[in-house]
Amino acid sequence: MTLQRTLSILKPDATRRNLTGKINALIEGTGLKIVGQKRIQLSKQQAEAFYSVHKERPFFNDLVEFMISGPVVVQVLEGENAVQKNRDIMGATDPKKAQAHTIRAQFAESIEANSVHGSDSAENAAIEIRFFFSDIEICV
Ligand code: RTP
Ligand code: MG
Repeated sequence: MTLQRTLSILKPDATRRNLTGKINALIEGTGLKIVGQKRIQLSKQQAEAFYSVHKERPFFNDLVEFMISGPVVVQVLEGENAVQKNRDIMGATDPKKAQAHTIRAQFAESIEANSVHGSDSAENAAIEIRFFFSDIEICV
C-alpha cells in the first residue's frame, strides 16, 4: 500500500455556489482523508506562481483571473494512491468529457470553471502542498 498525499483546490465557481460540502462528500467517499484545509483568497501573484507551468498556454491569463475571482478552498488529501484517486473522482478537465459520477460532470460550469484542481503527480503534489501548507497545518 502506498500512502500518498495530494493537493486539492475547490475553485471559485465551487465556493461561489456553496458547493464545498457536496464536493468534500464526494472526495471523502473515495476513502481519502482531508488532513489539511483552509479557505483563502489568492492574490494575482500567488495564482501566477501556482500556475507558472501553464504561463505559455493561451488560457493562462483567463485562468489566473478566474482563480482570483473569489475564495478557494485548498486541501491536503491523504490515502492510498491519493494522487490518482483524486484525479479519478475529479473527472476530465472538460466537464462535457467527464464521467457521470465525477465532481466535474456533476458540478463544473465549463472547461475553465471546472470546480476542482488536483495535483497530477506525486512530485508535483509535494511542491503544491508546500506552496500552501506548513507542517503544523496538516493533521492526520
Ligand atoms: P487542474 O490542473 O486544475 O487540476 O486541471 P487539469 O490538470 O485537468 O487541467 P490542466 O491542463 O492542468 O489545466 C489547468 C486548468 O486550466 C484551465 N483550462 N482552461 N480554456 C481552456 O481551454 C482551458 N484549458 C484548461 C482549467 O481550469 C484547468 O483545470
Ligand atoms: Mg493540471
